Amino acid sequence: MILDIDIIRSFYKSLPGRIDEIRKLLGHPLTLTEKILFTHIVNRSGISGLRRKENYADFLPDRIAMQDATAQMALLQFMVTGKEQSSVPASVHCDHLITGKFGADEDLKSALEMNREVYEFLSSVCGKYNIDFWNPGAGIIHQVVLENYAFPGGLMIGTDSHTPTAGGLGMLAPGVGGADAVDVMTGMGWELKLPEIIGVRLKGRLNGWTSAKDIILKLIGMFTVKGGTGSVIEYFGDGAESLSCTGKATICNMGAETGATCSVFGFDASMSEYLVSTARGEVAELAFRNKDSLTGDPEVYADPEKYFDHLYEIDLSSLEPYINGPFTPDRAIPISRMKEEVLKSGCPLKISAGLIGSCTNSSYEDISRASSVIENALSQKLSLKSEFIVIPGSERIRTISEEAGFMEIFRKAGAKLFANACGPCIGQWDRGSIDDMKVNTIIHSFNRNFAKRADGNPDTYAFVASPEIVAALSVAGNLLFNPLTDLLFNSERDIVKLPEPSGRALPQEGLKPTLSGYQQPPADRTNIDIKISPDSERLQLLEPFKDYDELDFQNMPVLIKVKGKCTTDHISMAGIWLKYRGHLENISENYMTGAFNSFNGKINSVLNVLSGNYEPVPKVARTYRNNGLSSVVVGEDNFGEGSSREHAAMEPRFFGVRAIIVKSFARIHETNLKKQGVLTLTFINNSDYYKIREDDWIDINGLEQLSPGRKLKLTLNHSDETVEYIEAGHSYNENQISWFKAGSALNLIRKSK
Ligand code: MIC
Ligand code: SF4
Repeated sequence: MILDIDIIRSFYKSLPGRIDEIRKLLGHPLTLTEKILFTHIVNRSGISGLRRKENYADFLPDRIAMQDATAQMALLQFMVTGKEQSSVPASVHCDHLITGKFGADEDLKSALEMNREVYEFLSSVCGKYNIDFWNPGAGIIHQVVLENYAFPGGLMIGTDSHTPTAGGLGMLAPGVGGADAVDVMTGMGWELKLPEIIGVRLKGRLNGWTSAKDIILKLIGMFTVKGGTGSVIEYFGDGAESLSCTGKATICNMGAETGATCSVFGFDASMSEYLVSTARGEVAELAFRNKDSLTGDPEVYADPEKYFDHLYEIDLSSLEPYINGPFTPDRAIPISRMKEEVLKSGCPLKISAGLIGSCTNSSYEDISRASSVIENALSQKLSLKSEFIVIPGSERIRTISEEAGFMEIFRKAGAKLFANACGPCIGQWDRGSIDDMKVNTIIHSFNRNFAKRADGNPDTYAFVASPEIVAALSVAGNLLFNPLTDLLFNSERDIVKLPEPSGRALPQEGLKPTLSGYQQPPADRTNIDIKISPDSERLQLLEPFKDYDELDFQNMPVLIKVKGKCTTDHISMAGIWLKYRGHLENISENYMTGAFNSFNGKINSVLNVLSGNYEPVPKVARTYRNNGLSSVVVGEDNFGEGSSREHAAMEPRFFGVRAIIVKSFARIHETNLKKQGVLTLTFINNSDYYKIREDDWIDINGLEQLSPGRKLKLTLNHSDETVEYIEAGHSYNENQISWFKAGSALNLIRKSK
């Protein structure tokens, strides 16, 4: 069975005609990004008036994907709209709530037990609203989407920031917050500011120890964690065509780490092979017949400076493996420079654990190359010096890797095999023996390495590398080991060198057409009952937020002025808190508990201006709210980078934080805040950040006249009775202002029902 085949057939049927129309309207050759965006725009006739990075437009995605940790809140919001079913095909994937500890079978069993209530809720909501449901164990959302739903030329949104993985199969697939998904499920368009398009030409061919992962690790170093903000990254060139489809997916997955809206590759033979291998031969054929519509026009790639807003080039032939970290994925270190760079970071050189897999790097190619490293090590009488954990991205990958003997090699070397789920990538890692606070170093092939991310320990230094490099370094047990040049002593005290890894993009016999864990919505959905117990700790029905009142923006204390990096992991931590993703009140108890207070340099300790004491952030937030006070949060650059989780935006709203003023926002988080009715402001002068004092009372005036492009004045009432005025900008358009005035975007949908 090919999922969505009817939609895909009709999509391709009308594609060439639509692209000709767009080319005529714009009057120039088209990038692939333009082709995909404009074939999905609501108002096609208006496209010639749209300016990149300036104008918003509405789009109609072909599909929506949600994972369990974000789907709970998205679906709770959807339920409030009173619609009968999702207007657009959608799926939910149970992958985030499985803790890795003993190994796949046992861990899955205890997850089923622990999360029964949430899984039952999700499965019944999916049944009721006609949404595909993927059971725990089926795999990680982005791998399952790649294997079953993604198709070249399509547009998809997903409530997870790594949704762009589908760009490896030629799909434009931005990550969004749950409220955006709710809009689309209710039949509205999906709003996006027209992105810039960054062209990346790949030339040459990968060789030796280098893999697709290294392309993106290098690129994140070049772009930094905010360099891609507001842009789509479009790859092209002979180097792009030489990569496997899953290699391309790894690159698109981690494009999220540059802040990019998404990334995409044009259709080519590697995508065809992947489609055939995943039993979607008909899609491959249809795409092949439409191949000109599924890549940028030849004139664009012949003269890219003219059509892309920015252009970069990477030569794959001379690229070396990269290791990025610690604590941020954009600290990119070519392996030849590790020795000097790492010594500066002061982290332990001994690697306590190496982990491979996740939604980023668990393709057949990844697993086969990593297992070749381990196999070569074993045959040279070397052994693993670090704990080694393998996390397959899907049941399909797990089965084929088992059949190909890769898993046996890992087991023989003493590795642990975890369930097909996010696990340690999102803090669902029970390390047991490791003392909580112990300073240690880990290396993994995931995409993020923010502090505390994998195991909740702030003293775990995490580095990101390709699966083959992770495998080699886990054999050496040492961060300074460079398998390209260094030798190792084996158990017989002989000096040996690890040979280069080898592997295949896809198994000869294909990836097996299994839909294990898939649950189609029933034909008769009328009698499905959705139960939420009022005493539940995990699920809570949502109460609408109250609508706009000018008085709420007067006399606001500063809840926290955050210093430095503030990712969504700092705002609303994952790990143990994932269990409250369906319960706004309970999860709000983690609000900002990972962020640094700029006034005392401490985590989770802020001044309560009412009591004069330093207290945990959620406690102070609750006190302000209970005393009828709104409050303000202040931050620095790229505020809210990282994940799409809208809890990071709902929690402040729940606590009465009415405005967040920062130097700059990350895209998804800014939209999430706007949707929940929190006022998102940016300093006109970044140095005004320093004017805000710990015990200030802030007023924001003139909100009645809030309009696009119009600055706002803030009054800072200092405790020494002096007053300062600062200016703030915003990026609201008319439509978004109406969300703000309604109290939240959802309130507006409810009202228009
Ligand atoms: C992540 O990688 O941080 C997550 C967990 O997948 C998030 C979504 C979430 O917080 O649920 C993401 O990347 O969007
Ligand atoms: Fe899951 Fe990690 Fe991928 Fe997020 S990045 S979807 S947590 S595997």
